[in-house]
Amino acid sequence: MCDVCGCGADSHDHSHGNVKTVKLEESLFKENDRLAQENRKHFDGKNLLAVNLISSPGSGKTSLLEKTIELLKSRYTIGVLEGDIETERDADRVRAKGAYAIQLTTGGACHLEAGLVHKGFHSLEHQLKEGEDLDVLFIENVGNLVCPTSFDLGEHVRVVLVSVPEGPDKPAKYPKAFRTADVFIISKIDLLPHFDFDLEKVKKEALSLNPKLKVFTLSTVSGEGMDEWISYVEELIKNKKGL
Ligand SMILES: Nc1nc2c(ncn2[C@@H]2O[C@H](COP(=O)(O)OP(=O)(O)O)[C@@H](O)[C@H]2O)c(=O)[nH]1
Ligand SMILES: [Mg+2]
Repeated sequence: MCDVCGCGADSHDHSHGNVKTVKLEESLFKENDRLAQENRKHFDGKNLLAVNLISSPGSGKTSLLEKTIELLKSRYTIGVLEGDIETERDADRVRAKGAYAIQLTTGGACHLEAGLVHKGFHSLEHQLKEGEDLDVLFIENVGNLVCPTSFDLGEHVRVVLVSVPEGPDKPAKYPKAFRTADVFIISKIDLLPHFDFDLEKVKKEALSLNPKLKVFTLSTVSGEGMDEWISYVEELIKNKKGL
């Protein structure tokens, strides 16, 4: 599959004939992957679980983080890196729920890169109180199902979300997002009665792209499915801490 746009071709020229551009893209990916490995080592050294959330804008990433923080904050110290093109709004939302947060504004870039995550993580650590350590780091990527899929950030778990109102065709249209993820969350299931969205068919389609996907269906509004998600995250945190 093409690493640049995930189009399914083995590889092809994104530069309209300019070989230099292709080479530059390759070296940018290599450098990102190197930094991502460093991030992962760094997180492992701290027994810290890192989770990268990818979806279209409005699928409910920040809402899910808000609820997750509410449900886990009494037991764990939570950090969030919020990726957006502009504004501090999502960082403010998760801070209000009790997480440490840094907003990473990309100033136009449609994805986060490992180098920016490295810097953001160190800024986040500066917010911690004396003797405090993070147990889990959530990274909310810039909202779209295309660019973020090509950039490893050093996460342990990659989550892709699709909300019911977005429609059932997203796995088929954005296969790379599902092939590179570990977890698939179908969000806003409280809205199922109002949309033509066949839950089982969408799950099946995603699993046909990636049979290893762990699938959750949930709503942050009704709370349905939240227990399963929280238990899963808690289990991962405990595993990372060797508990
Ligand atoms: N009905 C419903 N709306 C939701 C749910 N989760 C989020 N929303 C709404 O969807 C909109 C976008 O949510 P947000 O978390 O900001 O999405 P993000 O852009 O992916 O971070 C907001 O108006 C939320 O209130 C849900 O489970 N059910
Ligand atoms: Mg958001």
